Amino acid sequence: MVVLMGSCSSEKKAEQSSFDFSPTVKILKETPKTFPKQEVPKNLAIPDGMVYVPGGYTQIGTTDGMDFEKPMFWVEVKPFFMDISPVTVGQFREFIKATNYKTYAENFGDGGFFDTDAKGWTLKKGVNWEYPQGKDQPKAPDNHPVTQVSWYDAVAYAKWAGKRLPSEIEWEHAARNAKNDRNLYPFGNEIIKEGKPLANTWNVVFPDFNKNTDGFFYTSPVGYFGKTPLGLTDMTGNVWQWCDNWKINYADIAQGIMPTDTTEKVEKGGSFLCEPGWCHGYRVSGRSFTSPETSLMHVGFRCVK
Ligand SMILES: [Ca+2]
Repeated sequence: MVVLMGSCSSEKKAEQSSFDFSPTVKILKETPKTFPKQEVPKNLAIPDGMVYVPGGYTQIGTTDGMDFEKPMFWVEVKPFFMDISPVTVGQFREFIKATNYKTYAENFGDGGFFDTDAKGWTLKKGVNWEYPQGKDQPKAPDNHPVTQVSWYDAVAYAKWAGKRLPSEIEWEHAARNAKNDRNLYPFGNEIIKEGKPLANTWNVVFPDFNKNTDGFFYTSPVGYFGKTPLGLTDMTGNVWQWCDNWKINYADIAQGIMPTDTTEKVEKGGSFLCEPGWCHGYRVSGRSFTSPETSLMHVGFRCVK
């Protein structure tokens, strides 16, 4: 639960909301006065495959992105653990084997497929987490991020794994290296270093053509493009990642108004379909919104605890 901070005046009662945002997040109405150094606890037991994300203050959003990335607002975040990488096809298979779970795409019989010839989205029959582009295309490799999973599927996996989905605020706090880095990406402001791409994105003009200079037309193996300073992979491009929370209007949040929209969930991270001239969605402040029952070929997830 989040408590919205008031003006800190004893006469003025703090505004509160029961909107279930995230257990580690507090939204602030004012700029923090001090920024205490975050120490990593000694002898901390970090779960396998996860990274310790220190707590701290982060300013969510940006001044120069999409309208829905503005205005910026401050949050205080408590420490948490985050999966190093998005959940892979191989990991998702273990979940399916253990639970016999049927995904939304399997129950619907189709999922969202981006047709590069028609340059648009279509519902394609037979797509699922194993065959994200359909049964007429190759199976997804086990070391790629799982896609064609709805938000509900992601939550079911997280529960099975004893974890949960991050809120978009936790995700962005981690992408800003838990110290409010203001770069475009967790690793700096350049997406290409010494001629080498640092992420799997769409290369050049979406949706007209893809020069494929990063080597991957669709998903890439998790971790292929290296780690952020905090030790996370695939925080930039490859697949959008489901977050726990519903779409929120930052202008409302900045004014202490809690959101009531319950039609779309937020995704962070951008994907292999993003390029700067279209959405530049793989910036740290980038966001996307999708109804929770939807499965898409460029959306996966990672967990926190
Ligand atoms: Ca690519």
